[in-house]
Amino acid sequence: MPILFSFRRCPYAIRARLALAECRIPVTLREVSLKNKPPELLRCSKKGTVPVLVTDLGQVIDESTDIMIWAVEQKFGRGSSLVEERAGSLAWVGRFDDEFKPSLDKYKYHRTTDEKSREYYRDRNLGWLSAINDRIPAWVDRRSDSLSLEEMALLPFIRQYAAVDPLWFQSLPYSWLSDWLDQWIRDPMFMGVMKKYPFWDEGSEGIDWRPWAA
Ligand SMILES: N[C@@H](CCC(=O)N[C@@H](CS)C(=O)NCC(=O)O)C(=O)O
Repeated sequence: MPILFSFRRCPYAIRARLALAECRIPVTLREVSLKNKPPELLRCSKKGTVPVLVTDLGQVIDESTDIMIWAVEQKFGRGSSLVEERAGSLAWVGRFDDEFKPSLDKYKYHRTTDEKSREYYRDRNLGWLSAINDRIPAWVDRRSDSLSLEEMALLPFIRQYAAVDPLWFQSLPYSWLSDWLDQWIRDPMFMGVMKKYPFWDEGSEGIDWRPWAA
């Protein structure tokens, strides 16, 4: 089975686990501590970030969106329309990662020594929230016959953003955003993806992970 080095709360790892789960790809899960990274993780990928997937063929994939694409290719095949669409989607997700995440971190972990106020960093992401809100109907429409890489990729970050001040988030004038997030958070598959596991014991293989079967 492929091996996934993961950290439960990391939004990049969550998006990778969600794609693997939606594509029903079982993996051996190795939950790692970012403060005490196992040498095996660093041997596989010098970057030292999670998620990292090691396939059955020994290929190392150490970017979350690449793991998502790999999962989709396993399920739908390389030529599928979903995989074809990925270039545009992933360019958008790449911009999101570059822009949304830094402001999210400043909002979530704001320090009095930061140059600007917490609200400043919070509000810098409003343009993204509005753009995401506009895409939600199309994501929901296609769910019956396909998956949206964008939807799965952005969800963990929106979840973190909303959790900083849930009441304020719910009061935003974006008609679909709050319900969309609520539905995901209550989704049994998402709950399975967020299940807690102990840190990997390096003497063991890891957890046989298939959250859809729970
Ligand atoms: N571009 C990478 C980013 C992954 C990343 O930065 N993950 C964080 C955890 S959320 C990490 O592993 N940081 C390393 C550390 O904290 O030492 C991806 O998409 O996989």
